[in-house]
Amino acid sequence: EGVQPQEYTLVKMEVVKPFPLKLGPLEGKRVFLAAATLRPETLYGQTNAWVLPDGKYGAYEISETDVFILTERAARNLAYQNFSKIPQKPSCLVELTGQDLIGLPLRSPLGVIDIIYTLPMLSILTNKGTGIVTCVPSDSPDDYMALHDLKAKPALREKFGVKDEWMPSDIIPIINIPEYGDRTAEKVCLDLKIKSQNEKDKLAEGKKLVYLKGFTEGTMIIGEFAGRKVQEVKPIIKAQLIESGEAILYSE
Ligand code: A2H
Repeated sequence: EGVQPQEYTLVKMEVVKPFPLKLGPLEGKRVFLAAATLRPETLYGQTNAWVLPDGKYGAYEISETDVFILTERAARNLAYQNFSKIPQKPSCLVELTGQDLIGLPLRSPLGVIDIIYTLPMLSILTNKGTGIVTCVPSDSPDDYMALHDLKAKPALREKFGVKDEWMPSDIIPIINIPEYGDRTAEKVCLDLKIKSQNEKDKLAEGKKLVYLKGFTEGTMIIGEFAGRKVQEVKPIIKAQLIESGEAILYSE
């Protein structure tokens, strides 16, 4: 955690009913996996959601009707930011592990895929954001490589019980960047010769690169704002998601 507070968009990805047994106590509530992102404009290209298999999560009451699944740390921060049914205090209905969440079907805002599935990512930090991350393989090198690993390694899929039908059939191109094209993450991973999600230093370099390029030089090629610069429409998309109740702002 840095010195400056970081503001994230928390995207509400609704768990599709019927709930699995573990979520039984949440029957009758609206339950969301809440993902922290710095790039809400990439939701168009979301193919999955990521959780840390060994990570500890909980289902927290945010309001009378809504429950967010995230880390305890994030729930505490949210409670201080007035997002808790009990003022200033997290209220946990069910304790969960990341493994419990793998395979959950979700509906996420803006995405072109109707129902997406939760998958395991091993590089998720539990001391950042909510411990839940959107998977956008077109524009995030981390997401691209983590999917690549799951696709290339049947043993990895088996270890976490990942079914083939939860994996995306394709990358969804959403942003064009001059000299990078519209599958920027794939190009950056090729250019930097990144072989797996474990290459932390190279991925950090790639992540910085696409974050900067995407923001300063990217143009949307999908959705309501196709043809317009990322820089220009990012705040509009963010504001719309918050206005519609599909996301909230969160700082840490
Ligand atoms: B970003 P920063 Cl398309 N552990 O969202 C690991 N990574 C996490 C995380 C956690 N606990 N919480 C959030 N993140 C990811 C989209 C995206 C992101 C794209 C491109 C770049 C990018 C789709 N995943 O991040 O360390 C989330 O991934 C580049 C900066 O706070 C979040 O935004 O700077 C980003 O890392 C937050 O990174």
